[in-house]
Amino acid sequence: MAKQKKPTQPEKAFHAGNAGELHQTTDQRDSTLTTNQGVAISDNQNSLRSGERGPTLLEDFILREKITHFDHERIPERIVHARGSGAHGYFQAYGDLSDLTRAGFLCDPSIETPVFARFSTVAGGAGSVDLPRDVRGFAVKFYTQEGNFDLVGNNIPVFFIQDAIKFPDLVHAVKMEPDRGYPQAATAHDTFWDFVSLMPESWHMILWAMSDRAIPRSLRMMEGFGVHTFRFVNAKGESTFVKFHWRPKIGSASVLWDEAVKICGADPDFHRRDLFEAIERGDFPEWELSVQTFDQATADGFPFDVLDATKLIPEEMVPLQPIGKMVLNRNPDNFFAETEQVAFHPGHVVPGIDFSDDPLLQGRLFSYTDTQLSRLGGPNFHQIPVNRPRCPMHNFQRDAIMQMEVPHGRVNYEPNSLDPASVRENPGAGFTTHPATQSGDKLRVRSETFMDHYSQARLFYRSMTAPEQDHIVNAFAFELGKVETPEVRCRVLGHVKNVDAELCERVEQALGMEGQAYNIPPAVEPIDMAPSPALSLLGKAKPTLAGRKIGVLLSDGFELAIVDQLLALAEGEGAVVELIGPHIGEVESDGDTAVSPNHAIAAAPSVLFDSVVLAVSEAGAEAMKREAAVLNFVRDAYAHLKIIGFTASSMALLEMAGIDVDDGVVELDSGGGATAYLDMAKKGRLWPRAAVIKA
Ligand code: HDE
Repeated sequence: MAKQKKPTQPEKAFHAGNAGELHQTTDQRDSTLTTNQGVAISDNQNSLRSGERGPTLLEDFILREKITHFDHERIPERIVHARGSGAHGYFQAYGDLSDLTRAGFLCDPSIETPVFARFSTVAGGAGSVDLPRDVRGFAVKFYTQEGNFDLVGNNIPVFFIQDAIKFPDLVHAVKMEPDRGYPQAATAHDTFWDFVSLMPESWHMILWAMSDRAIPRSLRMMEGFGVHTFRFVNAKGESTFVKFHWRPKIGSASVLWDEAVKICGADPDFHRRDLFEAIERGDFPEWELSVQTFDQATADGFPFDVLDATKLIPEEMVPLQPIGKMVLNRNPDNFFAETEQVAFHPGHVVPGIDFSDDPLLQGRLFSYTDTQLSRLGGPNFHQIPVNRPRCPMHNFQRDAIMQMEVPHGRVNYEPNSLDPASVRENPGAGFTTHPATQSGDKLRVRSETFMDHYSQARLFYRSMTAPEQDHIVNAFAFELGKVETPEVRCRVLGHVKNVDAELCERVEQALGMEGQAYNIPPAVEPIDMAPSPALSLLGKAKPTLAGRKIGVLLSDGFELAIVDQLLALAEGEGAVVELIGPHIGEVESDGDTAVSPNHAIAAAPSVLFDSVVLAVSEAGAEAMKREAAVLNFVRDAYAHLKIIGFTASSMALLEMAGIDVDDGVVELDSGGGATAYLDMAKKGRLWPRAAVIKA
C-alpha cells in the first residue's frame, strides 16, 4: 500500500552560467547549456537588450536560434492516424516456418527481433482524444536481420473500401467537415454517413465500426490484423497466401459507449497513459501472431474474393496458426523522435514476404513513402533512428535534404571497377518478387467477385452476442441521431436492412423512423453464412483481472485490514489497484497508518476503472454521501454494469445512489469476502443488469 512520504523542501532554482570561470573542464562543459553550434550559454533567462528596460537587440543570436528552432518544432501531422502511441519490444517466432517462408525472423525461435509498435486512432488530429468511436491502427516495424518488415494493420480485419482510388474521398468524408471544421475525431456527422450510404462496399466495415471493437478498453487489449492477403514465399520459390492476426495475451475488452464519452473528458489520454504506465511498471503487453495460410485452389472455393479487403476469412474456414509472440517492454525515450517520426510502409517487406494483387494494398504501396516526403521532409527519413534498419544498410543513394551520413570514396555508382570492395547486388540473398503470372487488358473495372457487399456484414452481426448486438443498435442510434439530412438517414437504413431486417427495425425504432428505410437493391443477393463465434469479443472472453484496474474509494477511518487483503489478492491476479481519497492528501486508516491515495475523487470517476470498491468508514460515508462526485462514481459504476465491492460501513453510499444489491455488488466483509468479489470482477461486467437498468 502507498504510505505517505514526507514532503521535501522545494529545491533551489539553479541557473546555468554562474560558475564564474572562463575556462571549463570537460566535465563542466558536459553539463553546460550550449547553442546548436556548441557555444556555451551564460544566461538562459534574459535576452540581450539595450539598457535594462530597453528594446531587444536583433544581434542576439542565442535568442534567435532558440526561438527559430521552437517556431519549427511541429511537423505536419499524419493525414490519417495522427493520434498514436508507441512502444519498443521484441518478436520471437515459436518455431521454424521455413516450409512457408524464407523470412529468417520467422524461421528461428532463438532470434529476438526488435520491434517498434504504434497504435493510433484514424480520424482525429494528433491532439484529439483517445476514445472516439474509430478504427485503431496497429502498426509494427520488425527490425529483422534481413531488413525492416512493417506490418501496418488495423484492429479490424476488413476495410471501408476496395480500391485505393476511393481513399481520399473516404478520409475527406470522415474528417472534420471542410466549411465548419468539426466534428473532430467522430464519424457521427452528415458527410461520413452520406459517403458510406453511397458506398455499399463499406457496409461490412461499418458494422465493425459500430461494434465494441471501435471503443477498446486498452491498446493492450486489442486484436490486430494485416487486413490484406499477403504472400509467404519459401526458399524453393513456392508461394502461399497469408493473412496476419494479432491476439492480446490478456484478452480483448471494450468500454461501453457512455464510458467512452465520459473517459474522453476525464482522461483524454486514457489509452496512451494506460500503455505507458503498464510498460513502466513492468507489466509488458504481449500479443500472439497467428497466420491463416491457404493456396489458390482454397481461395477459389470461397464465396468471396481474397483480394477484396472488405472481406475476411472466417477462422472456422481457415484456422489460425500461432507463429510467434510480440512483447512490448520499453517506452520511447522521446515521443517526437520515435512515435511521431516513425515511418511505416506496407511496402517494407523482407525476402519471404510478398504482396497480393489486392487493389487497396497496391495503392498503399505507393502512398506511404509519398506521405513521408512531405511529413518528414525528404527521402532520408530512413536515417532517423527509429526508422533505421538494424542490419547493415548500404547503397549508392546519395545526398538530399537532411543527409546524416558521410559516405567515403570516389565511387557512388554501380557497376564500377574503381572500388572492388564496394557493394553489389546479391541474387541469392536479395529480395525476389514472386513471379505471379499477369495478363489482361488495361481496364478501370471492379471485378464481379467483389460485388457481394452484405453477406459478411450479416455474418458479423449475427455472430455477435446479445449485448454486442445491442451496442451496435445503440451506436447506429447515436451516429444517425447526429445526421441532419433525413435522406441520408433513410439511405443508411436501407443498407442496414440489407444487412439484417431485424437490426434495421431496431435502429428505425430507436430513431423513431419506423418504415423509412429506402429500398436499395443489392448488386448481389446476400447469402446467410454460418455464424463465426470467433468474431465475438464477449463470446470468447475468458475471466481475468490481468492488466485490469480496480479503484478503491477510501475515507478517514477506513478498515486497513480489509483493504490490505484486497490489495494482496488483486495484485496476485495481475490487477492494478489504485486508491481514491476524498482529496489527494493522506487518508488515515482505522489503525495508526496513513496512506497516500493515488487520486482524489474529483479527478477519478469510476469510468477510469474496470471495477470499484467502496471501502469508506461509516463516518466517511455519512460525510461523502451527498457529494456529486461520489454519487456519480457509484451510480456510473453500477450503470456501466461494473462489479462493485463494498464494506458494510460503506452501505450508505449504495443506498444514497439508489442501488439494489445484485450479483455484481459484493460485500467484502461477509461471505466469500475479497475472494468472492475478485471472482466476480474477473467476469468484467454483469450483463444481466443491463435489462434491469434498461442500458
Ligand atoms: Fe493507411 N495510411 N492507407 N491504411 N495506415 C497512413 O501513412 C493509406 C489503410 C494504416 O502508425 C498514412 O505514414 C492509403 C488500410 C496505419 O504511423 C498514409 C490507403 C490499413 C497507419 C496512408 C490506406 C491502413 C496508416 C498516413 C488506401 C490497414 C498509421 C501517415 C489505399 C491495413 C501508421 C503515414 C503509423 C497511415 C495511406 C488504407 C493502416 C497517408 C492510400 C487498409 C496503421 O500514407
